[in-house]
Amino acid sequence: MRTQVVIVGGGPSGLLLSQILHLRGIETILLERQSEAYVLGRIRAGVLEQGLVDMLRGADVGARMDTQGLVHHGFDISHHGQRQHINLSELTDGKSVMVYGQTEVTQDLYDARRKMNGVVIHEAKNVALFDLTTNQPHVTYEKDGKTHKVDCDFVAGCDGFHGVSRQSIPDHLRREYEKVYPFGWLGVLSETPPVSDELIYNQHERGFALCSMRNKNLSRYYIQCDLNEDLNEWSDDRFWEELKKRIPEDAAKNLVTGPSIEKSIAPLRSFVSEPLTYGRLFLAGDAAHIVPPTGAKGLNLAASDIHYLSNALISFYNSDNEGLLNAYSETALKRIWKAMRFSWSMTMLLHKFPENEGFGDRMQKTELEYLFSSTAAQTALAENYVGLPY
Ligand code: FAS
Ligand code: PHB
Repeated sequence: MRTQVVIVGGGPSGLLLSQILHLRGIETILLERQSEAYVLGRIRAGVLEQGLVDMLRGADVGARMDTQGLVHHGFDISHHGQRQHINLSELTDGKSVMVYGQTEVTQDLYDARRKMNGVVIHEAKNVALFDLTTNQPHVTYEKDGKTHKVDCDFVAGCDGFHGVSRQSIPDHLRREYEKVYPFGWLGVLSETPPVSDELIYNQHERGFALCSMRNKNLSRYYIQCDLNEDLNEWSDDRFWEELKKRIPEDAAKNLVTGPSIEKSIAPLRSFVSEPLTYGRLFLAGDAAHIVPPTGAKGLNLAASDIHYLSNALISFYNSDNEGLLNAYSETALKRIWKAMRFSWSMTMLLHKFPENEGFGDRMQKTELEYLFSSTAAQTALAENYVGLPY
């Protein structure tokens, strides 16, 4: 087989790239190691920046989002019995975010690929990348007991943190930056009305909690938990009781509880691998970086990578110009590090750090009190939350 771009990974990064390139007449083959059902079964992000919303609309994938998504113009932060509304639209000349689950985005992308007869191969096992430093790389994969070979011009590594693409860059050429946080997020999805019209981020002495949603009858909640927590020790009742202790009193009174339809623990880390390119291999999304979900940046950062990479590939095929491809890593990393900073700062501000006893706790409280009192500080937070320019 031969194609122009092989895309490894069928999450939002890979699917969005394949959709955008297909619309511009560039051939791709997408290789996903899991089944479609498995990919769609993962519950992940919930907040889309305007940049991603615009990209989905531009790729003919925005229709269901525009009817079912919730436009949010702000969110609340609570700490020590105080609660502050961050008015995103007022602070950023009218910008907002779209609350629409990553699962729905991925479903819409899969539907669009099917409609365009995009080549998406599921259960493609043992993907391996070859001759990346030549102008004729190729990829092999196994399916139905056979090994298949795909010759191509470029490989897009969109295969997430545990994928094969980043590992295909020789160790001595890679520089990795990592911070692992000493806690995780225990998340619950429930078919209950959200506790509030907008998200509430809660800093509490018992630990962080987040009240989010997917729609008017599907709520998403998280509480900070120890990394070694056993999910079997967390009944729904125990989760709801702990959540009520960490959110504002009036919210706790209004909280509608119900059976969890998904419950999971996600570890938190900040991670960047540089550079994003190796010969004809280009990394995008979680294959290149991971952010703690506190700033709602993971999926949105994958989107800006795909914005830069798709533009670069289109420029190459349309005008034989390699300039944007050569600049991809440096261009994308500039925005990656800014989102890394924001996600790290929100995580440090809102979580309970055991080593913070005393001075650290006072600094966190003072930081939040300053934020609540300063339009300048809220503006800085708001412009990062809605998404810095591409
Ligand atoms: P993904 O990991 O989504 O997709 C990579 C795909 O590649 C997967 O389908 C995988 O099966 C496939 N793959 C891997 N190795 C392969 C191989 N060798 N061959 C072929 N295919 C291979 N972000 C937020 O903004 N908010 C959140 O609340 C949030 N919560 C999260 C919770 C969890 C548990 C995780 C893991 C992430 C969360 N994220 C969140 C971040 C998440 O949304 C990612 O940023 C987003 O999925 C990135 O998309 P991709 O880059 O496509 O990577
Ligand atoms: C979610 O709804 O899953 C969500 C929203 C905002 C975040 C993190 C997760 O910052």
